[in-house]
Amino acid sequence: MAKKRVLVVGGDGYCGWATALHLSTLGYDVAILDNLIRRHWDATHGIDTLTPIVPIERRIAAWQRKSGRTIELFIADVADYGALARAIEAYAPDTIVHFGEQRSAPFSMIDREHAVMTQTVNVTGTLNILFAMRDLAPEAHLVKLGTMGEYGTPNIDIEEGYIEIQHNGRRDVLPYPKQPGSFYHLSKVHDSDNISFACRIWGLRATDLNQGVVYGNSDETAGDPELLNRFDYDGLFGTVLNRFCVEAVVGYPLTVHGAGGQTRSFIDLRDTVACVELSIANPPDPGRLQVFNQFTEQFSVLELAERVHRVATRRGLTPTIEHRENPRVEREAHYYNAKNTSLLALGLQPHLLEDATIDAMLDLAERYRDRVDLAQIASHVQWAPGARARGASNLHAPAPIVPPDSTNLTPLRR
Ligand code: NAD
Ligand code: USQ
Repeated sequence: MAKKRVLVVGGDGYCGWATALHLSTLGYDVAILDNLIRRHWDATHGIDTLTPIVPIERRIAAWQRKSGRTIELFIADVADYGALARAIEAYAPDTIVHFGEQRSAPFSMIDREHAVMTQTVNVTGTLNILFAMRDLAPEAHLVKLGTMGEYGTPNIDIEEGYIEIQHNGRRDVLPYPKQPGSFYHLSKVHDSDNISFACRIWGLRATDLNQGVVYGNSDETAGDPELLNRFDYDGLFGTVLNRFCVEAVVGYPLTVHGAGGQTRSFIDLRDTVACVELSIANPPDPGRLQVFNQFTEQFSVLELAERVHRVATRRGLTPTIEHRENPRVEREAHYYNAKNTSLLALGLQPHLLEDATIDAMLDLAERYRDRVDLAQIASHVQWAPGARARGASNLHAPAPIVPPDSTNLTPLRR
């Protein structure tokens, strides 16, 4: 492999830290750019990761001692163009992997300020990276973390980024329709459109990774307390499977939102880091945005709760499953079938969700159970307060598609 320089934006976070170490292990030159805002948000919202994580400088020093490899660090906000441009000029990356966004759907739904902040910071950060690439690194490859939630839950199969459409006797391959479920997920849709446009007009190259919900931990961050990754279980940032494992260990009911038939795409963090490396190693041609769906399996929320319940019970725990009123406005029963063949074709060897994986997550939760603050677990953020009373329960089933009455359609004439 030719030596490649990778700038990992958001490299102090859950996916970013694991990816930075994985790429470093594989021989890439790695730099991290992060403004540490996630640690600040945790502090200001009174939440904390299950696992104690040390400051980024100590993490990097520990990695250098252990592996003999250096990781450069830029403390900078991608939304600050000057700081970003200085880092890109100084480091001259071949690839920019962009994880550095506000990534919580509930956080973005707290109120107007959090929605505006999420979209402003996320969209501005990605736009700044695109302009910096145009002016300072036009040959670089942007690997951008998007989300499967951009697609929503359509009543047809989900393709990888694009769909062939036949309309009035003509065909085209067009971006797949997006129906995101939060202001956070919407920020990713806006990013995708901006990246696509920048590729078209400036000849940049980019890969948009529509990633499913991530769970678990990666190999490089295990075993050394100073390399430990974050593991969120709280009601704002905790993702569903990580939450269920912590809940099972502390005797908190597994918090299934509503009926639990919501189906989502999932991926083990070990596969996240592998997918990012595969994307770096397989850039598209200049002018092209390639889109990969980055997940390995799909589960309903209730299925996941039942899996955790079974494995936890086998360990002698006594978990219960509780259907809670859903704080979100989302379908709780729907069709869901998403494609994910591109990364498999590039060589991804998935770690599927085995009982052993859940056991390892329960081990982690048991090791740090003294750090669990029960008050952080509840999901307080309501998508639409009072929504159920106003009829949001219609969202349980997709609305039937009624074909238009062709007799009422006026033909369009030029
Ligand atoms: P995280 O919150 O753990 O990490 C994000 C990191 O980015 C943090 O270290 C934060 O300080 C940094 N950051 C945020 N805004 C920044 C800014 N303006 N400038 C510089 N740094 C900034 O999140 P994560 O779980 O690691 O997610 C990383 C990316 O992957 C996000 O873009 C997220 O949308 C995407 N993603 C995550 C998941 C998941 O389940 N965790 C699933 C799909 C997609
Ligand atoms: N859910 C529960 N109980 C819980 C927590 C969540 O039933 O205690 C349900 C939610 O209602 C939702 C599903 O589980 O239906 C997933 O919720 P989540 O919080 O695990 O994931 P989500 O909000 O979609 O966001 C996470 C990451 C985000 C990423 C996204 C990928 O925080 O950064 O983009 O997963 S995806 O879901 O594919 O869009």
